Amino acid sequence: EKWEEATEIARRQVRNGAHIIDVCLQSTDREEMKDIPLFYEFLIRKIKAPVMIDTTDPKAVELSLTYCQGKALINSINLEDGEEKFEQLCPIAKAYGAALVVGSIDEDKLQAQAFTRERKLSIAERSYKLLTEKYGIPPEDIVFDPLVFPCATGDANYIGGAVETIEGIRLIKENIPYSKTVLGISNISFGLPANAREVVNSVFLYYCTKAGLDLAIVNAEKLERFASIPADERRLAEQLLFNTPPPDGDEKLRAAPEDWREQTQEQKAAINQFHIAAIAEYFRRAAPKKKAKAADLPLDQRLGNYIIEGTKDGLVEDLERKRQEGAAPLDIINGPLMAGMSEVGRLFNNNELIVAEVLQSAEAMKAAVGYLEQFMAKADTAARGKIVLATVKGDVHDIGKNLVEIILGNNGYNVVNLGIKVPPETLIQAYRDHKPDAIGLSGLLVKSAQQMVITAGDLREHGIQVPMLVGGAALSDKFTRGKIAPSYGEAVCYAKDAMTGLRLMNEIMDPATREATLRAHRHSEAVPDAAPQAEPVVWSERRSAKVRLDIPIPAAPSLDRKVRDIKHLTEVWSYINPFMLYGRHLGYKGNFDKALAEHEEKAVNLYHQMEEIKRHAAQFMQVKAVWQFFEAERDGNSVNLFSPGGESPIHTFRFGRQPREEGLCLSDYLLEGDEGKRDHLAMFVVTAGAGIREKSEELKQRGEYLSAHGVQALAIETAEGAAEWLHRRIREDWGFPDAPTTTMHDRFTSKYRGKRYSFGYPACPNLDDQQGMWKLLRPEDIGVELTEGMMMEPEASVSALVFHHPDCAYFTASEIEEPALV
Ligand code: B12
Repeated sequence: EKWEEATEIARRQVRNGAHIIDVCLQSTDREEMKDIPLFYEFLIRKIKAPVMIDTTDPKAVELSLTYCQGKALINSINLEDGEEKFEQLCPIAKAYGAALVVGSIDEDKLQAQAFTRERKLSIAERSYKLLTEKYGIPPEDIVFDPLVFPCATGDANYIGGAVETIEGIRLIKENIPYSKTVLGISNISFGLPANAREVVNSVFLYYCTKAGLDLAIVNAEKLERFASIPADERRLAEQLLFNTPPPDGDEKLRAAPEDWREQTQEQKAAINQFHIAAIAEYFRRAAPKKKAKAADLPLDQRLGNYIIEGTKDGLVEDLERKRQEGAAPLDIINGPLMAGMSEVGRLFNNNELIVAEVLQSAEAMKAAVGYLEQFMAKADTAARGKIVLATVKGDVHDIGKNLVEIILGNNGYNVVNLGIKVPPETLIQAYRDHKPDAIGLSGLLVKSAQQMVITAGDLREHGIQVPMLVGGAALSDKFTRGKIAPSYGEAVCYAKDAMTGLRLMNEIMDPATREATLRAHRHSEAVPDAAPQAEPVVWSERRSAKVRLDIPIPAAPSLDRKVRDIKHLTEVWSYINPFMLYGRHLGYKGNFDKALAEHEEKAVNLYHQMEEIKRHAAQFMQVKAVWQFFEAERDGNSVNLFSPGGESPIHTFRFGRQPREEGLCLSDYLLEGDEGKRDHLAMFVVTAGAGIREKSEELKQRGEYLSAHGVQALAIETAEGAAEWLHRRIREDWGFPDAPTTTMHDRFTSKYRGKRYSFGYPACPNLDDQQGMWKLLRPEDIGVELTEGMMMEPEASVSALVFHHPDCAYFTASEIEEPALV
């Protein structure tokens, strides 16, 4: 009674692309009704895919249905005993909204299971009429199974069965609208050697799908990809399936008609025998050859391949083989393993590998080095160089810096990671302790880029001269060259991503390229800021006419501060923008949702990896939120906030205005109050970051790099998802819920009433305003603190102001510090 293991099989099938899981618990020596609760309890917790209930007992069908969430399928009914099955199962299917699989079998004692395409269609049409007209089953809930006989058993009665099934599917799809078709594929190849079956099944599936088959019952773990089947194997399978006259058979066979139905009995049988023998013979010979493929590669190439493919299967055995050949551990690392890592870098730069795959390669590298370390003397070091890495003072940005650590660390560099919020003094001390070849600085915000200038100056004052690498979202090559490099007086290289960081490190450590690289990044003179604009900036406090005023003020709900733990993680996750999670953080290129819907391999793999990370994260990730509505009044470019009915403001935010005619300012979005009735705005802070840094660090230490990065990426996008979720809730509370037709994509492109604005973004760039928010909302109560750099700790946190005005738009306001009044 290994229920857990059984559900594991289901989960693996789903991971390999299965969309429905067929469950059969019927067994002659067990009580099905007792087993159903035991098994389904496990199953429904493990998989979300719909279930196909495979049993002949109507009571068992009903009991199973009580466990199924969403739509289930009942497999199956047919007309073998007249309408008996229909009478028993249709009411149950209707009551639970389940779909019904209808086999093409009827009462005809001689033929029973339909063989010809015409009979398959006629049984389907009869069943359809009964189901829709007599039993009230909707056409969309009917799935026809045309059934298929094996084509390679040598039984003369079954020759042509493949063609009839393919054509049967085509006829059903053409003649019966709205319904679906399903077919158990593997029966077709019954009797053939196992490796031949995989190919024949795959080719048969291809033709069925082209004829319109909607659902296939296959072993998702074993299915050979049609596109990867070699042409000669595909031809062997096609000739068998279609019973085509063999071009290399004797003259009599070659002369037979193409269409199996026009062949004589002898021709049919002889052609079938010819193809069965040919395919069986081919795969008998091919079997050992296929297996030998990977093992035949030279050992060094195999070692490199583990890294390139990011797999550990067989890695230790091959490392041991290499050691037995007498290779020193260090030479193995610097030789074949590092060659693999270089290839990974090349493939990444060529857009052939994505971030998630590079992390898996790093995992394999870490496992290899971890194994070899035990055979290395303490003094042996594979290091190509040493770098001290830190996120600058006031900044809590961890995820980007950690990616750099993983990539450099697994490409032979010794990385000393000092963590986040690192002040210059700590860096100076670390330099003295570790004597690194380079210093790496990271930071998320514009303020952090300025902090890098200060830090670089401090390092210079202490005589530090090693090359510096810098990176982070708000940084640019121009700022690096124009501000940080002059402050440091030595080479400072901007890296747009971790792989660029690796290339730069390699160039710096290679004597052949070092000087040229350093020279190219050394700038002793600060680049002056762009020349001031010739035209004076239009500074105005005038409300923009682009914003309407003839809109009634919506009543705000309660003005209390709300502090909440948001427990339903799955719902919050449904508000995560896949473009950000899979695209920006895991590196997927292209439209992820579309690729997933089309079962594109990379997208499916990434999706399952992330689902795994979510399952793990569900145990510790916490989403918290604090929000409040405030009475608000516009005062020029300022917004005054009041306690309910209050006379004088409890806080004032000053915003910038677009420096042009009818330029916008956030204050414009507040409506003029009348008769003591004020407009409102809402404010919130959400976080999903508690404990994430520690979890990620733990995974990183274990060498589980993809998970370590995945957990952090999930947390930051969960914070963003929670902001999206809470904003929707605020709109609801405010009395203008989204239309039922609003999609997540609409939300990601802010197609709803009003907008949310975060300090630090272009409409309100002044991050110091975060302090006002902290005074009013007290986000410390959900564990979010403000650093001296105005960043929120933990990292995965978002703050925002919410306006309700339908004319709200995103825009870039001018900085308010230097108004040129005209
Ligand atoms: C995703 C995102 C978020 C996420 C996560 C942020 C994060 N930690 O990465 C969330 C939703 C949490 C977020 C929140 C905020 N964000 Co934000 N965010 C972004 C966004 C869209 C992408 C950042 C990203 O890709 N991160 C993923 C990491 C992996 O990438 P990375 O840091 O760039 O690191 C890579 C490289 O830069 C490089 N690298 C980094 N460091 C180093 C160091 C070395 C030595 C080397 C070699 C390489 C290297 O390698 C890394 C890996 O390849 C940027 C805009 C943009 N297009 O970049 C805005 C952006 C960074 N955010 C911004 C702002 C304002 C905020 C908030 C302040 C808004 C708010 N009020 O809530 C908060 C601040 C969060 C906090 N804790 O205080 C602004 C910052 C500008 C400013 N004013 O300073 C930006 C630039 C948007 C903008 N155009 O205005 N944000």
